[in-house]
Amino acid sequence: MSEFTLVPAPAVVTPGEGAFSLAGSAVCGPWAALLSSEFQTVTGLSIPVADDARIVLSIDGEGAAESYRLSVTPHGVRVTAADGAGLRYAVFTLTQLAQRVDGAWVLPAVEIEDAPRFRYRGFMLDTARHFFDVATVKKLIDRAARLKLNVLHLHLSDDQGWRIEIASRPELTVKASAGAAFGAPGGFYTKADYAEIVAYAADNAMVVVPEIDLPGHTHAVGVAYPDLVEDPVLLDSVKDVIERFGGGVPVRGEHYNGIAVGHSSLRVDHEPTYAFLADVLAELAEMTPGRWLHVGGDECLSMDGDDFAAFVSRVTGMVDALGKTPVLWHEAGAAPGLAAGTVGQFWGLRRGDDAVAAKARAFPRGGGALILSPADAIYLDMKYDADTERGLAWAGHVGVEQSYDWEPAELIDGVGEPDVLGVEAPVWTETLTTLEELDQMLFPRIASAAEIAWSPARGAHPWRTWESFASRLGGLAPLWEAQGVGFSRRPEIAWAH
Ligand code: TNX
Repeated sequence: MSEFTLVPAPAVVTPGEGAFSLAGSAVCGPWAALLSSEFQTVTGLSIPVADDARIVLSIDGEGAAESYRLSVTPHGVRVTAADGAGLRYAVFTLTQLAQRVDGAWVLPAVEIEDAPRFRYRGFMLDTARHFFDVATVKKLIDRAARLKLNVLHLHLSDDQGWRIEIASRPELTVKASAGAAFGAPGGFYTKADYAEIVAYAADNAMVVVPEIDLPGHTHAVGVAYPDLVEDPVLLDSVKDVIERFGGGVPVRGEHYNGIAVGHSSLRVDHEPTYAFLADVLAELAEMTPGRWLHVGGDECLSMDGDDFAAFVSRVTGMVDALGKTPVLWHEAGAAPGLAAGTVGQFWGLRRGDDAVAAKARAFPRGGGALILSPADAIYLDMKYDADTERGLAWAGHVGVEQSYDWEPAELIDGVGEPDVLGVEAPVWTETLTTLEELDQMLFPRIASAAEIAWSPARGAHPWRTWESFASRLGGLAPLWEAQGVGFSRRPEIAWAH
C-alpha cells in the first residue's frame, strides 16, 4: 500500500524499500523528548534521547515556515525542518507512520517533503455556553496540534457567561461568569490561567485568538453592568428556540440559561459602552501575544444596520489602535468603515446565498483576508445524523464525508486562494459539557478540517479523495485509542483494530 495512515496528507510522499526497526533505537536533536514521549504512548517502546542516535532531528531554517523534510531508510531516520513548528510536525508524522509488522514496531522507508497550504489552521472552542477548565483546554491543544493545527480561537463571552478576568472591570468575573447554558456551573480563566493556556499553546506551536463577541451575544455583560446593554428583544426566532429548548426568557441583569441567539446587544449610542470596551480590549490585547483579536459581530439581529456598521467600524479601529488585527464573523463585512486589514470569518453554508458571499468578499477587498468555517462542513457541533445524541442541526446533519467535501478556493464566488488566510473548525457548546462529549463530536471530523487546511488542494494531490481520506482515517484508530481520544466510530469508516 502506498498510502500510509497520514492525516493531514503530506505534500509529497515517496515510498522506499524496507523499513526502519524502532526497537533499540535512540533519538537526538531538538524535540527529541517529544518524539520519545509520542512513541512511548503509541507503541509502548522507550526510545531514549542520546547523542549517538539513528533518529536525527534538526532545524536547518530551509524552506517555508512550518515545513519539514524527512527520510526513513532501513538504516536511520533523518529530519530537517524550517523551524521548531516544522520539526514538531515531523515528529507527529513519524508517529502516524509507525506500524506493527510481525510483532515489531517499524517505520516504513519513505521520503516526505511537507509544508502547509494555509498559514492559519484553527480550532475554536466555545467556553461561554459551557465552561471548560485549563486541563481540558490543554488536552484539546494536544489533539489539535497533532493534526498540525496552529490556532486556538477561544470564544470567551456570550449571552450565558463571561470567561476572562478583566482587572479594570471586576464585576464581569464576580457576577457574569457564574452563568452557563441550562444552569450548568460557570467559571472563568484568571489572568494566570489564560497565561498558562497561551504558554502551553505556544509550546505546541499554536497561537491563541481570544474572542469577545460584540455587540450582540452580550447578555452576560448586562449581568455585570446592566447600564451597558439594551433590554432583550424577543424576536419570533428567539421565542421559537425558547419553546424548543427551554431555558426561559432573557431578562436584563439576570443570568440567561437558554440557547436562543440574537436577543441581546450593547447600548451602542452610549459613551460608557466604549469606555468599557476600551478597558476590556486593552487588557485582552496586553495578555495576548498573537496578532489577532476577535470581536465577534455575528447575529446582532435586533440592531439597526447603520448602528451595527458604525459600531463595528469603531471597534475595529480600537483594536487596530492597540496594534492587533481585528477578526469578525462575516456579518461585519457589510460595514463600510472597517479598519483596513480586518479579517473576516465566514460561517455560511457551502452553497451559501449571494448576500453572505458579498459580505465575505468585503474583507479581502478591504486589504484583509478570510478564515473559512463553512457551518455545514466543519461546525463540529452539528449532529452527524438523526441518531447523534448531542449537538445541534441548524446547518443540517454533517457526516464525515460531508465534512471533507469542500474546497477553500471554490467556496465563495470571487474569493480565491490569495484571499484565504485559512480554515477554522469551531465547536459551539450549547449541548456539550465534557471532554468525552467534545471528542465524540470533534473526532473524526476535525481531521477533515486539518487536511483541508494543511494539504494541497483537491485535484492537486493523489490522496485528496474521499476514498483515500476515509481509508487513512480508519487506520488512525489504534493511534487515537492509545492517545486517549474518544473518537466517534462512524459507520462510514472502516476502523482498524
Ligand atoms: C451560530 S456561528 C452562532 C453561535 C451558535 C452556533 C451554534 C456564529 C458566529 N454564531 O452563536 O453557538 O451557531 O451552532
